[in-house]
Amino acid sequence: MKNYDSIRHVKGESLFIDDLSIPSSALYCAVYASPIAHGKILSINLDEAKASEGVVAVYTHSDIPGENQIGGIIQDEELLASDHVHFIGEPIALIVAKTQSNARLAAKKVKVEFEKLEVITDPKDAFQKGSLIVKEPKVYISGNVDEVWDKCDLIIEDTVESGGQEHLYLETQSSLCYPTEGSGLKIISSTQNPTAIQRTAAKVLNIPTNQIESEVSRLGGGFGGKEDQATAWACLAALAAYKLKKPVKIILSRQDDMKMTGKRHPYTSDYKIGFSKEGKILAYEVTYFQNSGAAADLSTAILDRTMAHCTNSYFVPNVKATGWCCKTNLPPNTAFRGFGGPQGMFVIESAIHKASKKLGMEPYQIQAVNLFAEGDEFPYGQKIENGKAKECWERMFAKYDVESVKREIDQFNTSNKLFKKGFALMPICFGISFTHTMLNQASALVHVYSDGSVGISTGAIEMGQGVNMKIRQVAANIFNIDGARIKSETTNTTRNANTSATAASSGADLNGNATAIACNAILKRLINFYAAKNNVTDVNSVEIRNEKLYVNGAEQNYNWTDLILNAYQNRIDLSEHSFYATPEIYFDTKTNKGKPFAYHVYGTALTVAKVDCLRGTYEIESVKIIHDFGQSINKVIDRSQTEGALMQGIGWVTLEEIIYNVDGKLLTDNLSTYKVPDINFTPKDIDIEFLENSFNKPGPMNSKAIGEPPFMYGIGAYFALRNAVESFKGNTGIKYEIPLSPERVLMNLYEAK
Ligand code: MTE
Ligand code: LUZ
Ligand code: MOS
Repeated sequence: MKNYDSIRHVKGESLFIDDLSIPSSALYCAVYASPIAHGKILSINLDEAKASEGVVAVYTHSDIPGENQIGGIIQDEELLASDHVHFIGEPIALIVAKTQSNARLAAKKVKVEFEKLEVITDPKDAFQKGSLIVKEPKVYISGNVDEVWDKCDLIIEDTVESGGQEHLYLETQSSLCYPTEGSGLKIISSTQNPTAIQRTAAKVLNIPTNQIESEVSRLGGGFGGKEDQATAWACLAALAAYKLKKPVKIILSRQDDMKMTGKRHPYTSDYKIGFSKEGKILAYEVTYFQNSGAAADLSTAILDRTMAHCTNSYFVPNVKATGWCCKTNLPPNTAFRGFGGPQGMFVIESAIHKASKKLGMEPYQIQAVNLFAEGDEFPYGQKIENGKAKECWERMFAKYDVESVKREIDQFNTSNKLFKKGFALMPICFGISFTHTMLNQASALVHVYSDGSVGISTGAIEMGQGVNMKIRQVAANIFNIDGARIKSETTNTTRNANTSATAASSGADLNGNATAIACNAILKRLINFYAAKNNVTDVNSVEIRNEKLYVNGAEQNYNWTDLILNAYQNRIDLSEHSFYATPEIYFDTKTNKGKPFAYHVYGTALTVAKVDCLRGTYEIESVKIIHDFGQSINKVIDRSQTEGALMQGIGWVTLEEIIYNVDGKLLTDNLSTYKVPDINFTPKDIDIEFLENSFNKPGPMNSKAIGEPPFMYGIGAYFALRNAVESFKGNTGIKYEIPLSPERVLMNLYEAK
């Protein structure tokens, strides 16, 4: 069965927003954004901008017919700033012009006077000044840490830093909005959440939700950056289209996209951890200071996942995790693959690494004795069921003989002065489901047409992760027909309403399960129809195999297209709308206990890094992975998702450094200053093994979600690299800080020498 998306991508036939043909009456937008990170707006002068060539209209907050509010979880973000600005890049005025360059030129002519206010960029600084998104902390408690510190053989405390990350989706934020009959609008946008756009645009324009049709065909990547943050741009295009009754297009330039949109949340985290002399973790206390940026966006949900993943793959009997969403004058930080999980996991891995020196053990020996076992409880109360942490770990050791990898590396390091190697193991455990239980719902609308072809509409957004292909496979598997007959339709709120974002790695799970329900319902009607018509008393004896009808195992001279045409002629409904809500999950947000996840994804990575100690340059030589895919629906997609996520994770911990100056100005606002991993940086040896005999009932066809979990294998590259650096300079206490960039590697190699 062919993956049309990948074929069209390589042929250049896939249509992204900037590829859509538009009427000549279309207008183009540009935004005048705040040049200062915090201030009061004293005056706005639009005269020059309005007089600029090709300008049709310039709008500010006072032109918004409805609510000037786009906050998703907390209502704290204006579409166009009214009296204060809170970050550089915050939209203040919208310029609409005949061409894109007319609009961008005019945007430079807007004049705004500000009174500057204090700028905060650091989360701890924000915390100390009481600048918080939510005044109360989140606190997850299990056991009682205070009762066990006395019983620990080793206690260590430290502070860990992790930096932000730019999504760098290939397609920048973009939207194209058409006025429709009456006061309606059709918004086409590059979003992971078309329903959020529909709802928010309705609120901003003060029209009913049903007046807005929100549509997506595919994204040139999202990675979380379009879960919440596509909304502003779509609403701006909608505002202009609504006011002017003309099609309106907005596309951010790469640099504007980097400057104006939020990124992965940087964290500063303080921890205290206690061990027995055997390396068992007895107590873990951690406080996360999340750099949320200037508005809530998804920060509170992201913090929830940090807390939920605070012990990674390890059972810790006594945990106290506290989290603060700290408000700073940076663009609101947002969802990014892993959604706070990586930030939480890096802290405990750092604690284990630091403790290993004091305990005289290897980090992997500490990791091994603490891995989750069946029945263990997560800090949020869920029990390990069908856990695979130890299985993946043990399979790794069986396959690769980690002890001899260590011996070889030790030998290499003794016989080489200027090159050093290091390795690390990185187990992962990632919960699947939106932590906010309500969001775990999806619908599908399946039509079988009279020629036997099938169209499937769901809320899933295709962003390169192959969700459409997987959904087609689910349908083809149920109908037992050639996948070439099945088409994934665009995602459109008039076909699937009240959809959740395609996020939390659950797109294929939720929409695949909904699709299965619809296909099963249609199949049942078809089989009943056939049985009744042919006087077959036992409907269970009728089945379709490879498009052929079988009764009691005997092939009939009758196939799928005969069946469909016949059913249609006999007035059988060939369409179905279905609904799926993940069963059994719940979460009490007062106690922070429950069963928030349908299941968990597990795996282990073994990473080897090599440092050139003269130059500070380095190479991630190899990454071996044992991963629990459940029963993979599509091994090509799952393998490439694993590789892509791994590389994005390695980029986060080794190369990608976002730097804001003290005035809140982004210094790394283009690809000459912001470095992402490329093909030359990719390990030459990436080996991925699919864990055998894993079956996952909540997943379609027993599969497991794949989008985010492998990102966290990347963390292993940090420790492998760090170990290599340490073996050059001896253990002199390098700060635990992401990214371990080439600059930092070089400084660390020579700092103490
Ligand atoms: N893969 C590609 N090629 N492009 C993307 O934007 N997003 C990732 C992951 N893989 C992404 C991707 C993120 S952040 C998530 S949550 C999942 O895909 C979403 O898709 P799924 O739920 O269908 O796995
Ligand atoms: N988005 C969200 C997510 O709203 N809730 C989540 O739990 C989540 N997890 C991962 C990625 N996106
Ligand atoms: Mo992914 S961060 O859930 O979009």
